[in-house]
Amino acid sequence: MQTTRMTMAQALVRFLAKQRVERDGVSNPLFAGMWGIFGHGNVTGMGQALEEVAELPFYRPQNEQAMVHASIAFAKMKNRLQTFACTSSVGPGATNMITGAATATVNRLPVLLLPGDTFAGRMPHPVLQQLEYPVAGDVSVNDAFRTVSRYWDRIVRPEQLIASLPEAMRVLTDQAETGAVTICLPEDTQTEAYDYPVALFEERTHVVDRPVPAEAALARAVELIWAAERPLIVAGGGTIYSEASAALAALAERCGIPVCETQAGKGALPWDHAWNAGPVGSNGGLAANRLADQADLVLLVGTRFADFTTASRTAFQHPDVRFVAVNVSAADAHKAGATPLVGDARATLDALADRLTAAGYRTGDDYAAEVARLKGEWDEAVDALRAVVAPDALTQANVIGVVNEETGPRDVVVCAAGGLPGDLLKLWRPVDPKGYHLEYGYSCMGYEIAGGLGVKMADPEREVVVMVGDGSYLMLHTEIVTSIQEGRKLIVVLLDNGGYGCIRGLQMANGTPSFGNELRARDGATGRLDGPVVPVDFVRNAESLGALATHARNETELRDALRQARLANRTTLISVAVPFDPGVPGFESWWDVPVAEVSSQPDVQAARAEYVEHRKRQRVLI
Ligand SMILES: Cc1ncc(C[n+]2csc(CCOP(=O)(O)OP(=O)(O)O)c2C)c(N)n1
Ligand SMILES: [Mg+2]
Repeated sequence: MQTTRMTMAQALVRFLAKQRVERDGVSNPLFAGMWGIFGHGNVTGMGQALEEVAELPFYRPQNEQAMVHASIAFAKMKNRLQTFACTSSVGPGATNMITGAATATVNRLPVLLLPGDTFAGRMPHPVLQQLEYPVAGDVSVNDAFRTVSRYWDRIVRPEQLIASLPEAMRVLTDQAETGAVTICLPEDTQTEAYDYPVALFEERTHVVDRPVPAEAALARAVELIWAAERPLIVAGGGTIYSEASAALAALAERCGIPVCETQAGKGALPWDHAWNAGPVGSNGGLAANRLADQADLVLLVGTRFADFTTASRTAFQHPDVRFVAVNVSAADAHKAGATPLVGDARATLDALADRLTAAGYRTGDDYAAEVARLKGEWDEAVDALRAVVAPDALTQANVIGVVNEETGPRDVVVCAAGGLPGDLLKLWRPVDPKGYHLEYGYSCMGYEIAGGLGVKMADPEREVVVMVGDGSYLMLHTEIVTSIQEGRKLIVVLLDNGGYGCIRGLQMANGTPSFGNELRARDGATGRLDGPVVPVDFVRNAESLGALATHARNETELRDALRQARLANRTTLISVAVPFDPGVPGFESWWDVPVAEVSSQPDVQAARAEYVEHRKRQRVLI
């Protein structure tokens, strides 16, 4: 056997550079590069290898969590067919990636994490930043990655790479299993040499097929749909990853089935497609929520069917409602007692459409008329919420409307947490399947700017507009620096409402007075955080990091600022002050957030009574 002698880290870099992914005959490198922050746990191992082997582009972020966010945003934009690897030092550098790992795994987005680990040989232990775990000698902080990774390994001998890497690549490229893959690299093992087989470094292409469910499973689903008078499709993120928009539109049009959308699925159909009934669930709109309420058959496509989509299992009230779930992941396809169709979304929708049209299935004209009427009403409601009424002030809904109007059809809006995701779901009008990028699986504050950078790196031709609350911005905004470093321009629209508006709203709607969510100083008299507003100048903050920045106080200033930002060649932040109350109501829906069962406060007692009432509508779907 022909071998080549190199360190474990050198072998790893070489191997990663040779991996490719292919779908529909199109092939690309699996790894667009490696992000990393060096410390003693990786600089002389992985760092040395990256410099010498030089086969993978290297990117340096400002924060390890952020580099994972950037990687998975990139992967999401690439429909999970390409991602990054991330190297960190031992200890805090490694554990900073855990939140990113969870975000990846919850959202089923691939990323390869390579945390440095303490010495496999243990001679100098305890080393700087080592967790000493008195009851088990083989545990390090990196064991904390296990629960948030789809595959986890620790390489304590250099030859273990040969067995571990194929498994890691399989999981990363498997559309059902993908998520964070973590391979822990003890700092001594990274530097140890081994005679690796040359074959390990040959180019390898991982093919992503489009599996279709068994014929019998399709027949069962067709039979259920055939019996339905009020069917409804719920389009989730898998629809977009599978590039199933045309297949979805064809099924909807040919069979007369309205489509509603989740956060990850929004954009699968353009907002103005005749059969797009808009968003469903807790943050859904009028049309989709009314259709869901009375649907007798729900066809779930590529959705995790989480609580915001099901309105905490109150969205579907037809007494005999049945579910059919198309999903590449069997775990998702079997949720809520659904008839499972385990397969690729596009291929399965094509197969269903063929069989349903061959059988002559189409819903009645009265259903089509009802969908059109509800859609019309919903579109009017959105217009009204977006319309600017005050000449000298803007609501969050107004800002969303103006930003949407000022962006082009291929531009991408990026968001993750706060009150914005719900309002964007209702009010943003995408026309391109990649135009609406929400991380709402983990809804991780701090994803926004790092994620925006990942999106921009995935498709530099598109303008990327990051919409972010002041709270999320303060939690993690330093990838602005990386955007300048990489020459990747972002337009950041910051909604400054003086704190955690959505959580304050949730708190007060459930009977507790405003407490702990506003950005206020401690008051000497009350001893609480209800003193004066803590002044933060977000414009000067962004400028200090190298961005262009401006305030926008009204519609004219916001439009001007957005146009300037489009012309600029550098990341630009636009700060807009908005009231705490975003002014966007819920639409006949609910979200299960538990309220205190016992309290001396009458408002909490009333909220609890209301909560108990709402829970009666919650359905057991098995
Ligand atoms: C990392 C993280 N910590 C806490 C939360 C819980 N949380 C959700 S929204 C939110 C407040 C967000 O504030 P901001 O970004 O200003 O948006 P706003 O609510 O004001 O719209 C908090 C604390 C979260 N989603 N992520
Ligand atoms: Mg806020």
